[in-house]
Amino acid sequence: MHRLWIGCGIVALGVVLAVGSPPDAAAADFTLVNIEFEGSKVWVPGPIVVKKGDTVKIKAINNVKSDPAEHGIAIEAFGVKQVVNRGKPETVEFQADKAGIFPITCHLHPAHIGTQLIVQEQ
Ligand SMILES: [Cu+2]
Repeated sequence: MHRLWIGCGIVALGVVLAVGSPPDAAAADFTLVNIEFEGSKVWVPGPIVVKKGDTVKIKAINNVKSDPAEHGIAIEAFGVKQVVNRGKPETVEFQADKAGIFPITCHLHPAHIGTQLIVQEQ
């Protein structure tokens, strides 16, 4: 009696292929909440720091209790301009394709204290 083993030498190679995005690009997700603090409307927690080339996604929550019920999130340098109603979060997404410090404002009420987007060179 002879058993013949056909040896199938299969080596499982764990190869992970990163397809679709350049190696220096990353996703950067943040949440900003608009609140009223001692009479001033502000976006908290504060400045957002990303790297040039990042895809930036910001979830904006309007939690200001006093009227008006809508505020805006705007980053002029990247063409971001979105109205955010109280109780209805909105998400904005853009490519941070230039480095620098850019104001994040409420385009509906410019007197608000905004925050900053800081885009670092790679
Ligand atoms: Cu506002």
